[in-house]
Amino acid sequence: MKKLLISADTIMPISSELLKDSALVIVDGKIKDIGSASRLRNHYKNIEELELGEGILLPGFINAHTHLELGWIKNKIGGFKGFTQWLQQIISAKKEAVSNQDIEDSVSEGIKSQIASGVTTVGEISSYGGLDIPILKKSGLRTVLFREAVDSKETTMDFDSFEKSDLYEERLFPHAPYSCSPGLLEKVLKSHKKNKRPLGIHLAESREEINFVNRKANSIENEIFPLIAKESFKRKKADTPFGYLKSLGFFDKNKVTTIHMVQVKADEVKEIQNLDVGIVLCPRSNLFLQVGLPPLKEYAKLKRVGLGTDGLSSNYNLDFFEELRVLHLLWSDALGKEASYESVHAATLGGASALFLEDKIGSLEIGKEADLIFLNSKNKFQNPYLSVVSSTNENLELLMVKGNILYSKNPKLASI
Ligand code: MCF
Ligand code: FE
Repeated sequence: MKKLLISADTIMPISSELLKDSALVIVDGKIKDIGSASRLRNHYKNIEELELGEGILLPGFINAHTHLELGWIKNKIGGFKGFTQWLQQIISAKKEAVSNQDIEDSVSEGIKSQIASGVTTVGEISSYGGLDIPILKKSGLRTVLFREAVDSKETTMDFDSFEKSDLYEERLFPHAPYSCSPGLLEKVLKSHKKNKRPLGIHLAESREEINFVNRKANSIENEIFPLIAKESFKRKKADTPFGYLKSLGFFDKNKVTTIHMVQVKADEVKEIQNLDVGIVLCPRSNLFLQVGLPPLKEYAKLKRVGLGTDGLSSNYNLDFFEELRVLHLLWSDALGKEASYESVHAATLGGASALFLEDKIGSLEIGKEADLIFLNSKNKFQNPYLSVVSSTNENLELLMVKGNILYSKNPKLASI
């Protein structure tokens, strides 16, 4: 049995108040105990101790939505005006030959940037037949692998086998309401009911998506469909993208992680809460793609709200600290001093909840997995949550997934 006591001057469990001069005990990759350092030292004798000293020990960040496999696309994107032009460029780039090596290198580079910015779990969208899977499995990161479904893949896609192990699990990810016809969505729902795997989907991202579900003239149907020789499909008419999926029974006792949720009306938020829908905010991607911003003030009240960088297809970089900082700035106006806690919550327990993994990860509590990071005190504010949101790669000293050290500034720790 592998046992370790880790002490730090500040522990930030997220699910409860800050702890001073405390420690936690890890046994076989799980948190066995947490509390006063002297009590734990007394109780657990002859156990190896890692004394981290001044700084903050907190749960590892959860990048709940990314496309690591699309790193290579970054230099294929030119100037664009609005979402549809961007989508055209992405589709054209994906049509061109890209080597498996380029995709694999993107995933490897992406993993490095995740670990360097404090991420212990990634929600990866996978659209290249699983080229990213072996690299992610080898990385030691915890991974939720969303297999992307679009109409053109309907006949070849496997809706029924889902791999799951300690650090890795697969789910289905119908890409979006405009790329998945109701027939495909129905197959996905059937699989969900049978296999009990939560789902993910890009939802309510652009104004064009609203026109699409309104069945009004829209550039997705007029400009994107011809580009991929796609026939338009019959669909229900709805006011909003969320209303559209709801009318298809998408949220009937299902676990669904929705990505973006920008084009959502304030009065839909209560219903989203009642239906227990997960939301992943990708603020920098939204700004990059010029789609506006979600109703952030309303979302602050919800439990299942996480944070994602999206891919290099719609962001400058995959640095999670930067994403967190932007969320904090955007929330500051509406939430004032609560913004720092809410942002760190979204980066950790909120992300775990948005992915329906809150029983396992996202906070430092007895019984949860030992996925954690330590930030040094070189960036100290009086409010420790503000220290976290304003930290950078430079402040990260240690990163651990299931008790295994994936990154450490101190070479001595590599032997633990
Ligand atoms: O989240 C962003 C914006 N919304 C939609 N799609 C993507 C995003 N980043 C990458 N994508 C990919 C998507 O996974 O773009 C392709 C898909 O493979 C569009 S073609 C259906
Ligand atoms: Fe995305």
